[in-house]
Amino acid sequence: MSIPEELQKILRSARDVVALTGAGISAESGIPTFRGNDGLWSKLNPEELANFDAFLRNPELVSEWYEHRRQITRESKPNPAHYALVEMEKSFRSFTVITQNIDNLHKRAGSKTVAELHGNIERNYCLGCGKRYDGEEFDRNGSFRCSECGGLIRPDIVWFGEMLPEDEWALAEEAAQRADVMFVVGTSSVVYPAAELPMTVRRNGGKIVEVNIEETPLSDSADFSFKGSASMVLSEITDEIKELRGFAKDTE
Ligand code: BV8
Ligand code: ZN
Repeated sequence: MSIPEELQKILRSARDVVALTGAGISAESGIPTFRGNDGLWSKLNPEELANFDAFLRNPELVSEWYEHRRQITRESKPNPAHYALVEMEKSFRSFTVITQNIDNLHKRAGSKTVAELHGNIERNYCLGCGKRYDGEEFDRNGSFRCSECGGLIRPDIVWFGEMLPEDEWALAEEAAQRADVMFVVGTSSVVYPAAELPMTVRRNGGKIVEVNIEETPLSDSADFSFKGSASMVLSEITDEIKELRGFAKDTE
């Protein structure tokens, strides 16, 4: 696979770059996507699980599902696609990863600037008193109730119908507004407002490069589209970018 001449020119002069990622970038880490035929939701109906009312109706079921997913993410590791984005960071003046994923893999791979639009499965808090239950020390001793006040503990993630965290959204919007290039990697581009961000890039004169194993609603409007797995495509693009731009970080 090689980068088309027109995209090479853009990447040679680009200064501010963003990557918008979805579940597809973590598929090769063994984390099921949502809408693929092996997707998480092919077996389970999202209405029953990924929303606040479902949680209040059946906190144990929803909490067990997230505990199950937390275990999957802890057993998984970042894959070459995550590491390619860490490498790519070194070639540009600024590089922001905007992720819809809650699996913590971009941070574990070492990406420096990550906007987690939908939260992070390693973070939890008590609905009653706000006490945090984050990371490995979230020892539930079998219950999902707060040790301080007995309130329900929920994952610190964004369910359907919930607002995105303001600071994360602001970071993402600001990065999209000044991006020369946005790589859109492994997302079906159907969930809003995240799916709006490529339009923000285009409106401000930036270019869209889609990396996916299949067509998506974004494909027609992307400036460049690479059909293939995120780890293979991003590793090759990162290597070519290093050649195009030399190894020195663009600091001017
Ligand atoms: C909000 C966290 C409003 C929980 C998630 C009608 C029209 C437009 C919008 C709406 C509408 N009705 C409702 C809405 C709003 C709704 C929405 O967008 N719904 C959609 C489904 C229509 N959005 C919301 O509710 C958002 N909040 O709008 O608030 C508001 C306004 C004012 C006041 C109050 C409220 C909140 C959205 C966040 C929901 N939370 N997740 C959890 O994880 O359990 S969404 C969930 O989907 C995940 O976060 C996931 O990241 C996200 C998107 O999915 P993808 O990441 O794209 O994954 P998917 O499986 O779909 O696709 C994988 C892709 O990878 C595929 O394309 C595949 O081909 C590709 N792939 C696979 N393998 C590879 C690969 N690519 C490369 N390499 C590979 N190896
Ligand atoms: Zn509490």
